Amino acid sequence: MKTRVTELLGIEYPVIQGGMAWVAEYHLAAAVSEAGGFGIIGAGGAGADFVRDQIRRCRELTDKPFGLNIMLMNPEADEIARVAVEEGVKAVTTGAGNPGKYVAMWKDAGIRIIPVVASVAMARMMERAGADAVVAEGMESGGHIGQTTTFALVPQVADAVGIPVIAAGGIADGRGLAAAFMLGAEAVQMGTRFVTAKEAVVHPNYKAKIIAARDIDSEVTGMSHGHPVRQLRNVMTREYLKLEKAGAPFEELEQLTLGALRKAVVEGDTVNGTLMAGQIAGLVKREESCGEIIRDVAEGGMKLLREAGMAFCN
Ligand code: TUI
Repeated sequence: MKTRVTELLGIEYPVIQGGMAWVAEYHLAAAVSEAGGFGIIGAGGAGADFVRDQIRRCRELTDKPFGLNIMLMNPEADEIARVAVEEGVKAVTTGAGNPGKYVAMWKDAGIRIIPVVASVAMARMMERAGADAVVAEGMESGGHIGQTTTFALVPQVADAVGIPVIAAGGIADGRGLAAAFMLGAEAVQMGTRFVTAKEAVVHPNYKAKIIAARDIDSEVTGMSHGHPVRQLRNVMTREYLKLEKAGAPFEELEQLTLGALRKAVVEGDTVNGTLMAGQIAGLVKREESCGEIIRDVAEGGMKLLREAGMAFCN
């Protein structure tokens, strides 16, 4: 399947793996790229040396292109931005901020620049700054989110910019891909479905929680202080939301979440850990290989799109 995004990234299928902090380590990224999608190492809150090592290890596992996600609130974001250049990743995606100050450096290095945006204004700004594509991420997503749904955001971003749009948020199967394409996207980015991938080095307790989740099992914390984060409901989110409702200061709330993502991913603490996941978790039913996931989404989606001139239109 050929779109401007598959051409831009040199990949077979228009399926991109989200650069999830802690979860998107090199085993997962390499497996996704090997399967014909686009794997991404998530720098999250890690240091620059750790990220460099992840990139090198990924390269040992695959000759195919892969990317790096830089979470811009990371205190070492400047150093990590340089690591991307020094190690020569194919593409950089960014989250939770404006990557404008790095664009010239990445362009000079021939790196594809794909900011994750949650609004039309940000998408326009990124196109003007020189981005090659944008990920339009709806609030159905897990982790740090904006305010607009994928269904509303993707067509508005697609109308506002000329560069290709990648849809994210609430997509986990071929139906999601087909719908995203109808809204104007030329690829999809998925996070939640890849958390349960066989190759994802994620504690089995976390994978089991996603597999057991229903449509209504995620909760958004941190709305009151401007850092909304979607995750599965547990003891920690209940406590957090109780304190947040009572007007607890940001610092007190922060204490609850400090190191909590690591607790979930590495230690399997599903009680006090942050189980970031999107609203589509209810659709994720089993652990599968990245190859199975990518073929299901891409081939399932293409079949639907081919058959789209069907029933309703007669
Ligand atoms: O970045 C994400 N998702 C994330 S980052 C993350 S790490 C984290 N851990 C704990 C607490 C907080 C973060 C977990 N999930 N998605 C991409 C994304 N970017 N969503 C929304 C945005 C965004 C928001 C505001 C992008 C730009 C923006 O504008 C900032 C500006 O400077 O105008």
